[in-house]
Amino acid sequence: MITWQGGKRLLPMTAALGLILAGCGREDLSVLRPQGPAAESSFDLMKLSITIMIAVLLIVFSIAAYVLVKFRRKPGRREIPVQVEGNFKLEVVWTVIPLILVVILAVPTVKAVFAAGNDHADDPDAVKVKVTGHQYWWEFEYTDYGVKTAQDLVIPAGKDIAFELRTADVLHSFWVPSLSGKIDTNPDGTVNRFSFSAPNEGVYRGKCAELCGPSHGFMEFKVKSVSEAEFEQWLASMKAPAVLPEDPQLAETFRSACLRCHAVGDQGLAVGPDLTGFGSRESVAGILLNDDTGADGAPILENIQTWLRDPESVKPGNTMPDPKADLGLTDAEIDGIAEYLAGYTLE
Ligand code: HEC
Ligand SMILES: [Cu+2]
Repeated sequence: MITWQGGKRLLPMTAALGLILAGCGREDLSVLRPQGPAAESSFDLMKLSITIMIAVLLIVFSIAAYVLVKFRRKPGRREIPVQVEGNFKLEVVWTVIPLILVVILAVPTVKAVFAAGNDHADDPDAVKVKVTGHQYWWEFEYTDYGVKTAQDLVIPAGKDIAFELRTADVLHSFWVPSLSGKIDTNPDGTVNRFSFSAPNEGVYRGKCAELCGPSHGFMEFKVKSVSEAEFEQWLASMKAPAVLPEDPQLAETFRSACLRCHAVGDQGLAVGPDLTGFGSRESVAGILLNDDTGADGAPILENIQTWLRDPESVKPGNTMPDPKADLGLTDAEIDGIAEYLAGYTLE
């Protein structure tokens, strides 16, 4: 029995649990708020199984409670009641009912699993995206358009996106909870395919869902669902010629220190995330907010500066060299590049 003392101890625990669970409800990162057909079909299955479970629970517990009360030992009765064993009718009932319940669960589940298997790889209307997981960032390549980007997956609302997923290093898992289930990127070279769509325009958060190293928890990305016209516009501006820092000296520093790993437009290499149109991104390195413009109309540089001054402090174990310690940049050069990157926006 729970005494008042015990109850008092349970109270803060229950409160803490409530608070912790409340944190699971983030609007843009929840399977309980599906925003697309793939996530809706999983959510429907969850609702179906939970409904069945609650019904079973209520019925079984009601019967148990009824039996406990009805057949409890009455005052004054001392003899052992008649011992009954085996009842054919009851045995049939509690074998057949669970079987029916399993069938009710299995049919829609199998249907949903097969539907989820449609990867739209050969669908000419689908937008093909090659996803590569890296410790600790995501690369997105639009193979039909010759465009590459990182961290922000821009997609046209309502269209099926045909994904082809790989990893550059270890096992990762690509997961946008409000849009679909997870899919692994396998280190053995296998290519995984799947598909989802986002009918509503908006920004959805994605996560790496497979422990991949010290900065696994920071391996976030965004899915930006935009109108068809905005998508076309985005593709066009991603293909526009590279914009480099205006100051020729700073441009030279950027070229020699940064473009051997990063690409902007048609320049540089794609060892690290493509930085084309960086100012229009939702985030810096996937995890820091890419702040918008401040009250004075100038971009807020704080988070880009934080990253460039010490990438290791933001994402421990990431492979970008420290601009100051390893690449020899001065604080002024770092600030100049931060300003340039923040101002490098897309149409
Ligand atoms: C040796 C290759 C390398 C060099 C050189 C390098 N970087 Fe990086 N950079 C990376 C990698 C890898 C990441 C991804 C780190 C992560 O998120 O795990 C990255 C991430 C970034 C990001 C965040 C990207 C995003 O998608 O949000 C910015 C901004 C950036 N680098 C700027 C620079 C600048 C500016 C320089 C030159 C001073 C530079 N980098 C030099 C490899 C490099
Ligand atoms: Cu990961």
